[in-house]
Amino acid sequence: MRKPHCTEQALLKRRDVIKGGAVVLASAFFPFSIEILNAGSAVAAPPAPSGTGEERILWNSCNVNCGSRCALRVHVKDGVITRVETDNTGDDRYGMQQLRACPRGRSMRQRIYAEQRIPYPLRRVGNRGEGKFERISWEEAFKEIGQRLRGTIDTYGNEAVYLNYGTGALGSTMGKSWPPAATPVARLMNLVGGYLNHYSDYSTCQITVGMPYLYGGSWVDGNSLSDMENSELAVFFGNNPSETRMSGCKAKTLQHARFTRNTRVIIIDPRYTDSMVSVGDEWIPIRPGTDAALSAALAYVMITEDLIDKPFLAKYTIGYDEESLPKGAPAGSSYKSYILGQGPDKTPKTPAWASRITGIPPARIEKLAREIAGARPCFICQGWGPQRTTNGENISRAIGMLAVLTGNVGIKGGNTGARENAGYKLPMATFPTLENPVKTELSCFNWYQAIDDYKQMTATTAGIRGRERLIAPIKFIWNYAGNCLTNQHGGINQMHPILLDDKKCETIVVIDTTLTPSARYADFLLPSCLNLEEHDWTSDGDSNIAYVIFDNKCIEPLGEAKSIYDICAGVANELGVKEAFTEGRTQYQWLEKLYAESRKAIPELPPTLEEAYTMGVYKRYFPENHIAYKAFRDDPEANPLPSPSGKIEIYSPRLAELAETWTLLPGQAITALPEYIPNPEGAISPERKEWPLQLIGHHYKQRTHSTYGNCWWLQEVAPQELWINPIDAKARGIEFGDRVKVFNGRGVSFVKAKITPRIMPGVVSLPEGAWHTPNAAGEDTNGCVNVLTKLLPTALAKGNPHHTNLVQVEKA
Ligand SMILES: Nc1nc2c(c(=O)[nH]1)N[C@H]1C(S)=C(S)[C@@H](COP(=O)(O)OP(=O)(O)OC[C@H]3O[C@@H](n4cnc5c(=O)[nH]c(N)nc54)[C@H](O)[C@@H]3O)O[C@H]1N2
Ligand SMILES: Nc1nc2c(c(=O)[nH]1)N[C@H]1C(S)=C(S)[C@@H](COP(=O)(O)OP(=O)(O)OC[C@H]3O[C@@H](n4cnc5c(=O)[nH]c(N)nc54)[C@H](O)[C@@H]3O)O[C@H]1N2
Ligand code: SF4
Ligand SMILES: [Mo]
Repeated sequence: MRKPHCTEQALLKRRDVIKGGAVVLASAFFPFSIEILNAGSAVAAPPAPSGTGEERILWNSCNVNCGSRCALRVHVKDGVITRVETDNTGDDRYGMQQLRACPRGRSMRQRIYAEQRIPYPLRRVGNRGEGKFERISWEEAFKEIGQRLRGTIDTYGNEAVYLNYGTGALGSTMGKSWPPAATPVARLMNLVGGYLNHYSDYSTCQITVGMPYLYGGSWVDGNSLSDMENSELAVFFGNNPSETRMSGCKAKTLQHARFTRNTRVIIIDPRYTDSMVSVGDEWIPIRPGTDAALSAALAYVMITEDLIDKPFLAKYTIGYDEESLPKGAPAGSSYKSYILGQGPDKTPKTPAWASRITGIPPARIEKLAREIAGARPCFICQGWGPQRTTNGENISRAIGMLAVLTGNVGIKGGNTGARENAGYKLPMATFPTLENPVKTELSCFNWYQAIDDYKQMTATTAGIRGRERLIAPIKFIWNYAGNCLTNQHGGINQMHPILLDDKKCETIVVIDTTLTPSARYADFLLPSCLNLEEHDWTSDGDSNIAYVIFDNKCIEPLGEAKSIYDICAGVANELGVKEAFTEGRTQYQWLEKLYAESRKAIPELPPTLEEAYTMGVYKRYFPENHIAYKAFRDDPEANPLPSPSGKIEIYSPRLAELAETWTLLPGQAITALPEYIPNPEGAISPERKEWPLQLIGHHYKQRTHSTYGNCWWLQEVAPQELWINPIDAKARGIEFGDRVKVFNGRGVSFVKAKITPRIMPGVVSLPEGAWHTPNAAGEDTNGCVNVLTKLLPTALAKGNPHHTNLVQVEKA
């Protein structure tokens, strides 16, 4: 049956439903049932149209965390948004292209006027997680949250206060939700002694922490995507820009990069992706978690057939062969020894060896090695799918090795094996958030352990930084614009008891626009503005373009929503630091100050902020393609890499030391070389007898993670479905569109099956981000992949192994 549209009409109807005393909100739209005592009459509904005003068109943006950032042109009449268009200005030539929104941004109106908008501040009344709240005033909310915060700090110290990951307002300037240190919440906390910080992000934990052991520094750069115009061949390992970089701006870059020289594109992915459809020449399906085995076999062919770039290896790297091993490394520990089977494992990494692991025929591996080595130059890159897996740290380095072996680093048309460079940015000023007096950090993913048994968490057991060990449990969580308390985190059923217990983490403050699955665990649930309801700006860029979009306040905030700035100022008042927090400025006055600073760096911006808001978008063309590590390539003596040796460290002495000193769990490994490590719950693990299918959860065009998941238009064009190959479906008697049960030892999810040869046999994918919607038995009914993923972090990065899972599927 067709669901009604989540439009302003639906919302207006809800006003009637929850008028008066206690109301229960429970419908297909809600992830859990919510009871609001003393609901009153003011809910998040738009004003009734008076029908007299003129229509105005105001610029704003879609600034969620999808890797793009697009302009919106918002039609407003009588204080109500009537239509959302996108950038249709200028001549759309490459380099100054239109910042066109994808279908999600164009569905913004359904998100603004969704019936799940949080109407007013709410305080939990029942047990945590029960879904019972009562309406409170903002004054009460500020007062109680301030008191609780003070209490937590007095009893446990500032390191008991955690700012959780949340990227729903990633693109904002004043409303920024991540990284934690850039948010208004950080400014508030830094005025009262600081907070426990996190490092890395759910996107890139393993590549962020792992790959710099190869190149040095804190992040491995890539050439700009546009530089593919100089490549003969491009090889994408699990990189799917047509779906993960969906803006018109980035799509235009991809087309430009691919078709300027007609560069051949090979895509290695368990799925025939949308990128394969739009720019791919050949698809090589691979079993999840096995790219390091493929890379090793490619290296085997290149070495044995003498296809490697020996002068490059000699000049720019250490650890390739026994002669170039750093001092102290044991004999037989060079990369060449590992590949040829002359190292401790005595296993030559032949194409036949890799074929059994990856599922790719030996002949295709041999041919691919010759193609990569023979292409002049070759753009080798990886998305972040391959590394979001157990032992993904080694996978990121193993793919990087292909660029190193073939000398494609630091040159036009080449790349490092990392993802393409994120693009140029304009030097817009940012909101000052002050310095965090607390230096302790943990990985973005293992915070749940700091609630449960922080005493076990040390530098060598849990990757704690800034201290030898945690000195306090997490007792207070700020969760702003994020759904990572549960939906996006993983191991939802295992997280549930940890979050339910309010003796463990005593206070959870959820600040969001929407009643999400994470909102269920809130003690205080505060409505914040959507970015169309406040003044702000967002800036971004791509290969040859950078831009800023000035976000107008298009409508008044729905219900009692406030900006995060005003919310933090309210709590600051309670803690006696309001003056220090605001410096006497409103949000708009801060923007004026930051705008004046930005104009010093970008004098062509209009004289006043007001004029900038009318102009809407400012773009700049950058003719140069970015080439990562060009200076190092040109002169390695004068421009060494930021690694200890100044060179590419194929054998990493630092990792060799960590391998000796860190405490790891079964199935986790740290190795000095980028070795292939078989994953528990992986392609060749014995558990496949019981759980025969590998499960991944790709990033999907219906949503940006969970955001937009409540928009009916998008549910219609890109429904939530389990991708399953016809061979696996037939073996289970599953027909197209059947409702299926996907399950393992951690959870159950029901969803419709999409039977398609676009996914290889033995692998299924449940697009990540669907809203966890449990039934009475606690089984998810909405295709939420994170009831099936696990909490066990990866070895080195302590990150999220979201794509390493085994499941069974049957007809429901
Ligand atoms: N299984 C699996 N899980 C994954 C992943 C995976 O690949 N597989 N990917 C991971 C990755 S890479 C990431 S980055 C995380 C993302 O996880 P999150 O950062 O939690 O992303 P969202 O689910 O989009 O949640 C963003 C929240 O911000 C709110 N929001 C949106 N716009 C606004 C706004 O304008 N103002 C305010 N105040 N709030 C707003 C939304 O309502 C939503 O609740 O998920 C991770 N989870
Ligand atoms: N439409 C949309 N776009 C998004 C997002 C979104 O939610 N929706 N999220 C944004 C965010 S925050 C991020 S971090 C990025 C994420 O960007 P990515 O992490 O690159 O996205 P994924 O879909 O997880 O993985 C990319 C591809 O890797 C494949 N893959 C999975 N496992 C393996 C493997 O072991 N080996 C190989 N070779 N391939 C594998 C998947 O099938 C997928 O096609 O996307 C961003 N863009
Ligand atoms: S979700 Fe779509 S419209 Fe929004 S920023 Fe990303 S690509 Fe642009
Ligand atoms: Mo991400």
